[in-house]
Amino acid sequence: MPDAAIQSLLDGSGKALAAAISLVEDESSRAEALLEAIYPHPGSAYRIGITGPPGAGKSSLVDQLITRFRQSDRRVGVISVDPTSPFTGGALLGDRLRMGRHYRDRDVFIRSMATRGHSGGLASRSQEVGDLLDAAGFGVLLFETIGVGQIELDVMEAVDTTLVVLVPESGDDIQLMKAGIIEIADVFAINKADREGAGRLASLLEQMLAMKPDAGGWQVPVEKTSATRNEGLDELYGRLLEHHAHLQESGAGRRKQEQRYRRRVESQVASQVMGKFWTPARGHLLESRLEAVSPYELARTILELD
Ligand SMILES: Nc1nc2c(ncn2[C@@H]2O[C@H](COP(=O)(O)OP(=O)(O)O)[C@@H](O)[C@H]2O)c(=O)[nH]1
Ligand SMILES: [Mg+2]
Repeated sequence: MPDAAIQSLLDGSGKALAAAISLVEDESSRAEALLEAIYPHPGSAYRIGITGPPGAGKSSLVDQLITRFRQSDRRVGVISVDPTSPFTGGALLGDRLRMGRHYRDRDVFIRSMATRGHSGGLASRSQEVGDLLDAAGFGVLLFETIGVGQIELDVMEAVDTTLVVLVPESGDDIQLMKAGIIEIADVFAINKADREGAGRLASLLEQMLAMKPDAGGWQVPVEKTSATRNEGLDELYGRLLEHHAHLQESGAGRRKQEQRYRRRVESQVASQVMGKFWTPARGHLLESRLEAVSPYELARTILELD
């Protein structure tokens, strides 16, 4: 990207931003230079991850949260990471409906990303898209992702606050709890609280949270919401702001940032080293000896090849 284009990205041009995101999504070789050029300019946006089962109402909550952040004059970027979606670039049809009223707002940027290839790549690309939005002056970034194991965890490592969205029926689904949801959540929303059972699930979660070891002085709140009826949303919004303040005051936010930085350096190093290591000769050896010898022996042979 030429300097002029980078400058218009930093000045907040939507066109420049869309072009920059496409470079990153396509894993273009020019993307790295671009990301490097904008690196000294992040405004340290507040990054919130919203995760939970499909249909829990994440997009509907995001829509409500955007409204509140806009009321306090924050510019909002939304990155929806859906590994099951075949679509990419632009928004999913459903989300267009759910967040429709914000599409014409210049100070709201909504983007969907789908998987292409492996999950780790998706997580790091969504972080990089976050960096672009940050550089373009979006002070709040909402990452929506469905709760499906590794991808979700990768994306959640890239945020300041993790909001886990459940529905009243999730109580039966003990699997969810086992999947480490108690560990990753900073805030819980029990959405669709207009339906039966929200109170029961809230008590269950609160019991489980009471057994959780102290997480640096933050008491994980459980809020009952109804996104469609616009109930409990001011409370939920308030909890997010409180968690943000807690991160800043306790120094935990700074530590998260350092950890994120370290992991990104590690992943850069790993991808460079691997890129250099897999010469055509080594690749050929792998393919030609597949299953002829034990994987351990083949690995040794490949490592010893020079
Ligand atoms: N009854 C009820 N329905 C809701 C609520 N929030 C969202 N929905 C509906 O649930 C469906 C899925 O919502 P969506 O936001 O797309 O869920 P996502 O897959 O988690 O992003 C939509 O039909 C919404 O209108 C709520 O609080 N109560
Ligand atoms: Mg959604």
